[in-house]
Amino acid sequence: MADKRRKHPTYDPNAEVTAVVAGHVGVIELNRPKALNSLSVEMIRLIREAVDRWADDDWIRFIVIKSSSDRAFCAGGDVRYVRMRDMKRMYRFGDSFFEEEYDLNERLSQINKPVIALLEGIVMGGGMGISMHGSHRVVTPRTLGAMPEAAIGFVPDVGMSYRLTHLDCSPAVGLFIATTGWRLSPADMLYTGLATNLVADVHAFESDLHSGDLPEVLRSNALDPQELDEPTSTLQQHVEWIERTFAEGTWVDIEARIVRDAGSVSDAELAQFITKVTDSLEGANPESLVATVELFRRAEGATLREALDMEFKVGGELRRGPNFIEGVRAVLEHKDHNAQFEPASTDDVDVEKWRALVG
Ligand code: QUE
Repeated sequence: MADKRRKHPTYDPNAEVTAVVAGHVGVIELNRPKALNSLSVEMIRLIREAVDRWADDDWIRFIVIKSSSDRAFCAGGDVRYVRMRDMKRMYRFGDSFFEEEYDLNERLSQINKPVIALLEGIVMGGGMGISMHGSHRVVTPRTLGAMPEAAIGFVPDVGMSYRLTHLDCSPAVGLFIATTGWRLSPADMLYTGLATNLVADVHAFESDLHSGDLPEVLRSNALDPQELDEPTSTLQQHVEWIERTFAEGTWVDIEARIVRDAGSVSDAELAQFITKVTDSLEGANPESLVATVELFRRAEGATLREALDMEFKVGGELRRGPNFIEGVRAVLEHKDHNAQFEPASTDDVDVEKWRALVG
């Protein structure tokens, strides 16, 4: 058995990632449910091996990426493990972890056949990175997306600085998502184009995939967005305010507009939305917010590869300061959500430092 595993690591049903061919479909299944499929370096390597094997194999018509659990597609990268090494100043581990992860994100953007992510449940950070660069992002009424890195003292990465500045709607909406860590509903994901399709049930959709042709299977499984509990996207509802507030300037400029409007808008619905925005920013690392804006302004005119390289630089710098260690401690280790970031105010963050890093 041990020998067999060594020879066919991807066929082990207990493996954290399984990769199997079913008919003409290559299926990659994330299987680390207790950690909400947060990606270990081993998982990244197993996904990469399967993608490389199938990318130019004419037998394989499309590649499916899915989860073994309905709770989460993938909650992110295994940042707890990265933090452990960073705390001992063993930065090489995290550096090569992110390098391999970002290379996989780029590789997924270059596949000349459909790459279909089945996004049931939670999709955050690294989960976005292995789905959003493919051709099809299929959501359900239970999908919950987010880029919550500011809360752990990091920045939106995995190529999302590129994706979120190249949305169907404006880059301001992408920057809004990246800084607030906004909980994206299925309607929000369809509105932004982060999702390409809505289905009632990923399991029914997947089993149909093995028989019919893709356009027909997408059509026959499509769920009308009007059937959602919240059929209208909150982001779409408030897109004018988001654009007025996030389209220009540094984080300090944006924050000043939010604070001003929080105390002055007369529209009750907008006032309620701005309160939610303020709440979402509550636990964020000021340094992360400043760095995210500089990163995103630059990513707007960059390629995916250039954006990934900038994320690597900014992320690497954040990991070498105190705030990433403190953020992961507060959110994922102790779960007290009471991170003590320094500086504690965005006014005291050196914007030039972060601008120079991406410049
Ligand atoms: C920001 C993040 C992550 C996060 C929460 C954030 C992240 C990540 C996880 C996560 C969640 C559940 C787990 C786990 C990790 O949460 O990257 O192991 O069981 O992996 O606010 O970037």
